[in-house]
Amino acid sequence: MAPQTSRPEWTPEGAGSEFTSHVLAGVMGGHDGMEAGRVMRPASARAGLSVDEHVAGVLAGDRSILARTITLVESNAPAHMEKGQEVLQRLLPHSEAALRVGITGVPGAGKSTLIEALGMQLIGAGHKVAVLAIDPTSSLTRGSILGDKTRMTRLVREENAFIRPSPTSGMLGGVARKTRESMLVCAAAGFDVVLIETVGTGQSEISVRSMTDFFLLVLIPGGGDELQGIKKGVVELADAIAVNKADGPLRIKAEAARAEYNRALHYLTPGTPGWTPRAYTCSAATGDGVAALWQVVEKYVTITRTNGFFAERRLRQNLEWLHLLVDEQLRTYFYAHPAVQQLLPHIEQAVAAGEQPATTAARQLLAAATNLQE
Ligand SMILES: Nc1nc2c(ncn2[C@@H]2O[C@H](COP(=O)(O)OP(=O)(O)O)[C@@H](O)[C@H]2O)c(=O)[nH]1
Ligand SMILES: [Mg+2]
Repeated sequence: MAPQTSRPEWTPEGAGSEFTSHVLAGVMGGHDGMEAGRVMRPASARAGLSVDEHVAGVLAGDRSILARTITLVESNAPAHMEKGQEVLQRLLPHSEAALRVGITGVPGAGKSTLIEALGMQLIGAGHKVAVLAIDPTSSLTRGSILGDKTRMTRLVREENAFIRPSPTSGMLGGVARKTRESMLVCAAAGFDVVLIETVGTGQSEISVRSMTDFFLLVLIPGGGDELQGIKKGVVELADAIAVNKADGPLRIKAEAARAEYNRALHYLTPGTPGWTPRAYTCSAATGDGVAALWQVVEKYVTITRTNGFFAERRLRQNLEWLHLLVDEQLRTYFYAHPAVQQLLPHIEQAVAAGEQPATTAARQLLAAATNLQE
């Protein structure tokens, strides 16, 4: 092909070839047999991994594929959901072995610091530790995610640790479902201990309790005779209480708090048959009492595995999970139904104006969604 030439329109009259551009054939025709106009993208920008690649990568313990699989499973995009569920279903048979531990407590109690200390000890003992978080407020308080990561400076660098902040979406139900699924993906990747940190908001503790084998409540000394901002219901969920910050001047107060919590626990009905929850002191900062705390977890596992409750709880948790998923999908189906979408604004208006009672309004909407005759 002959080179094409062009001259700008402002070329002075009578000027020579110095104003002429030559477009060479090679550039016009592409190269290496490439079709003209076709855009090449790097591999990383392509459509994504196949289901097989996700499954094989996670099972092989590939960290980058693990992270991408969690992102897939967390995604709300309809295109990802089906694929995510398929991957998850294939990973589920491989996710039984991991021990699931929930850690809750008021902000500032030292949960993240404790996870760092505990995580480093566990890794030292040959475990692989995944750390997840449920914080339904995390999209509002981004600081807490940063806070957690900065508390885990050693753990983040460990090959045998995997830390994933809370999925950032508003509804607790959605965040909890995603965390449960991420937990199972981590377990399938060979992490044999999964630690789930959650803030003490009440509802999120119940979610974490319903997906973990052991539930630890972290408190701090100096709360007076009240259980500091922690509802009695949450204490009832705990398999152990750790009174953290038992160091320096707080040490004596921590011992007093431990005795007090032990008295309080005495009056509560234990949530786990064959197991009496107790309070312990520890210092996440110095590491004192952290190994002893893990021994409590191990003892608990031995006892509940022997009396059958460990397996029974997991079965029950699977049933709860089923019901949660059905509830969630019913809700999605309901609000996406064209008849509901059409009716809802009118009915809301009527109820708000006091023209229609909420009871008949709800029945009318449900009838519309299910095509039932009222
Ligand atoms: N003295 C002392 N301070 C601690 C201890 N554990 C955590 N802290 C401090 O308490 C603050 C909150 O800790 P963090 O782990 O972020 O709490 P979280 O909100 O429960 O995760 C930080 O300033 C920590 O350094 C401890 O055992 N002793
Ligand atoms: Mg934290």
